[in-house]
Amino acid sequence: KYKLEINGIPVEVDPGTTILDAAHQVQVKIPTLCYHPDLPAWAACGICVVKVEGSPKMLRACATPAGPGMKIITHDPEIVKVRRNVLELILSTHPNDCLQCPRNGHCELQRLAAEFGIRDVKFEHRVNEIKPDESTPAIVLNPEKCVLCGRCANVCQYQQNVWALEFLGRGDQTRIAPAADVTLNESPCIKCGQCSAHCPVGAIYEQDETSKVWEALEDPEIYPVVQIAPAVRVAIGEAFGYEPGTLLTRKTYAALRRLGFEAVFDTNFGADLTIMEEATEFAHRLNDGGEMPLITSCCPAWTDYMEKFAPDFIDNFSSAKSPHEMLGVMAKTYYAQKMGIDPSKIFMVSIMPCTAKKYEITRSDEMFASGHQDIDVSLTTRELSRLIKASGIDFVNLPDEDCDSILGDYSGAGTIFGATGGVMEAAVRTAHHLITGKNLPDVNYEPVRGLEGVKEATLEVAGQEIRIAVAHWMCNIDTVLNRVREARERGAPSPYQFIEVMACRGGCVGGGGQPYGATDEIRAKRARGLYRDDESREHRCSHENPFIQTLYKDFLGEPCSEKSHELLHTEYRP
Ligand code: HC1
Ligand code: SF4
Ligand code: SF4
Repeated sequence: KYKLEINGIPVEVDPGTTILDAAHQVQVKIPTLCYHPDLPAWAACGICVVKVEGSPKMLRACATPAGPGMKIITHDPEIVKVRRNVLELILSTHPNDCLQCPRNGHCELQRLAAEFGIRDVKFEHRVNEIKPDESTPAIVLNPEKCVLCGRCANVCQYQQNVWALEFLGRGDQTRIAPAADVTLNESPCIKCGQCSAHCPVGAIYEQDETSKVWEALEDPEIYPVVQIAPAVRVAIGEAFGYEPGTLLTRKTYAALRRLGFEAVFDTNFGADLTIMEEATEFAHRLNDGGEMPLITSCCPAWTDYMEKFAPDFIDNFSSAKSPHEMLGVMAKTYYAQKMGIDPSKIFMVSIMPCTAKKYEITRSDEMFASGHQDIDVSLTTRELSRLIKASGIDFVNLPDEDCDSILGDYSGAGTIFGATGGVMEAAVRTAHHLITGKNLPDVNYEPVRGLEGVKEATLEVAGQEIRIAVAHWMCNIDTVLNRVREARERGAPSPYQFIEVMACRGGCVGGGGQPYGATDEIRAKRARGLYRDDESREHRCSHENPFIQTLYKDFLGEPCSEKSHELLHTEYRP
């Protein structure tokens, strides 16, 4: 350990700790703007400068390791003056339309300006006028607001391995843009929204579709229904002052009813349905020697990535649609029939932790399997929190309510979909039952849990070894795919039979549409909330969900039946 002093306070740190982290240890907050705990320090903005005794220059706390014996000063009038200067320079090129900005109230630049008490800027106000890029259904890029912190490009290039964003131009003409200056939609962007979740200001944000939902809720001719994704229930509370990971399923149902939805469903039910189809597909492939490995396909950013960058795996994809799509089509067929409602009047909104879901809902003809667009609008967790606030709903004091059971009651397996490893664990629970006729002795399948980028496990089912891999956060995917490719080249059997992939760090709990400020600590708390939900459910396995059993008995027949194929499956294309 190194011993040093920060503002006269002694502190001991591990070698390699930055001055910024050392200061946190003794409750000293050094302001930052370009720095994000998920990303390597880029030292672009210079707001975090500090003085170190004996050093002629001020040093950047985010990128400077704390050394033994250092005497560091983080705040004095001179340091504050330098930081103010940096801020004023940024503000001099930043539009002043905070009131109309999607990040109003959640902007890191706005917060810094308030903390530093900036009242006027000594530099001339000059904004580079650049039109926003609204070419994708998922995110909007507004380079005019960009503070050149580099977070989005780093996330996109190194964390997501996509390389859709980069800096173009030089000097004061530098701007963030899709690589090669095409539109985002023409770029390799997979719509994961991680850039929007990491941007400190309003330069990248989700396509806001709340007004479409307001209109539907106001229209007496429309029958609005809604569903919430697994990962929403453990994150929505962050917008209302709750600890990350607080399970707020039933308050969210209540809020949605008060917004005016006629029926409140739960994507977790759809997740149970996806598992019925996907586990059956897996058992068929295992028994009949089908294409291995089977790869999960419920993450639309991942399927977009695969179609663009790994088309050699298309035949490995599960054809089972993602849970919210399955629920959408069931609402406009099964539920509509049962309730005697004209499906053309049903307006289905899905509340997702995700921006890519906005793209998924029209990605192919199969997303119109009911004869109508199965999901009309997909909102992010962030959009839902704004909708609730704008409606004057006192979320914290809402009573708990239940959802509409027929497409709502879920098993524990359905809820863990929202965390990396959860889809695999849910699938294993049901696949084991399908193959052996018995549940696993312990349904908690720990080897696939946790935030490690690639998790591997082996499971014995009826004397057969099933080799599993779980990868999340796109930069980890190639490791797994390359192992399969190598085996293919050697003509050897696949090193895995079943692979789960989620594009976002931590899985959907860390989705690009979740409340701002996620770190691994917060992602882990959200995941723990889902595992607690799982443990508290009466049924832990999808095949035990009585409403799923009724749906098959009354409407679908068997998993992977002709009707299931028509309504619940899709295709992927290079
Ligand atoms: Fe997800 Fe899914 S888990 S994709 O990660 O399969 O977004 O939460 O809703 O559809 O269920 C996201 C989360 C979500 C789907 C499910
Ligand atoms: Fe890159 Fe994802 Fe942002 Fe697209 S949405 S630009 S892939 S980080
Ligand atoms: Fe969306 Fe989840 Fe995939 Fe992220 S991991 S892109 S939140 S589906």
